[in-house]
Amino acid sequence: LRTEGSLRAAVDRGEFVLHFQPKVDLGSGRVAGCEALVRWRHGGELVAPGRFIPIAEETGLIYDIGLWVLREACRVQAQWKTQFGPLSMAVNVSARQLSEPSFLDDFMAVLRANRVDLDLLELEITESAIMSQFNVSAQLLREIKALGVRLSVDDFGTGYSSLAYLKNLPIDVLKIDRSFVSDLPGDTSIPRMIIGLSGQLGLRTVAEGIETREQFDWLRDNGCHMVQGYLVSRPLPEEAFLPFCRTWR
Ligand code: G
Ligand code: G
Ligand code: MN
Ligand code: NA
Repeated sequence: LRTEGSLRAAVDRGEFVLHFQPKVDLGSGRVAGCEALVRWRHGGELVAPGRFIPIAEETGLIYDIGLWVLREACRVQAQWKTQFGPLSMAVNVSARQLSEPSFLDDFMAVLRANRVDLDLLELEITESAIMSQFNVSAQLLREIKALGVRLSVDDFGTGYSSLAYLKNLPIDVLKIDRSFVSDLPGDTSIPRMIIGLSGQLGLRTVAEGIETREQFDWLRDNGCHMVQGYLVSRPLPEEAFLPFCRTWR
């Protein structure tokens, strides 16, 4: 059922929806932003991205889905700014999107058409995507960065990669992969290393997949900037996000 055909139809019919997972700033203790995660409204259920993003990437449909995600994320960010205040908005971008020659033009067209705060917009790119596209994307990432958008390395520490790219690319944020966060507070070695490296390079650190109070406390006490995970909240539908921000803490 989840074939290229039904996914193509989903693009044409606009069957996607974004959920937003809060990110808590460990300095202020407040919700300071979110990660937008796409879902597919299909046959009365909400299909998780793990079940269709791979197909979308193989078929190239991720390109149009990605532009819709970006447009929608900009709209929501601008609306929340009016109703609540500045909240950062992170959007996932895959290698397949970045390798499309028209990406930068289409990306800028979406930004121009929306009153989004560029310094509140963040692109999350996996470490493996950065490595696989290195030659193509170094210039592209610099151009995106020049627009004022932030760049974040998703799943940091899980790829087969060299650290050299951190010096050569305009990265702002490292996201500590949930597989390392789940070791806390028992095995602290890798989170400690990533937070230290991040500090040395002048980057910010976001820990993903925090599920316990002990993980939250360890990350706050050891210099991590932000956390995201089920302990704070699952990804929320748009209408539930600002109410959550107002009641958190
Ligand atoms: O929510 P879930 O754990 O099922 O997400 C699975 C994966 O799908 C995550 O790695 C996430 O980065 C990816 N994903 C979610 N939303 C988007 C999106 O809008 N675009 C792209 N390219 N990937 C996404
Ligand atoms: O882009 P990325 O691969 O980081 O996607 C994040 C995914 O991880 C989302 O699909 C989200 O639902 C999931 N996730 C977020 N927080 C947690 C958590 O605390 N525990 C677990 N197991 N999964 C999480
Ligand atoms: Mn992500
Ligand atoms: Na991740």
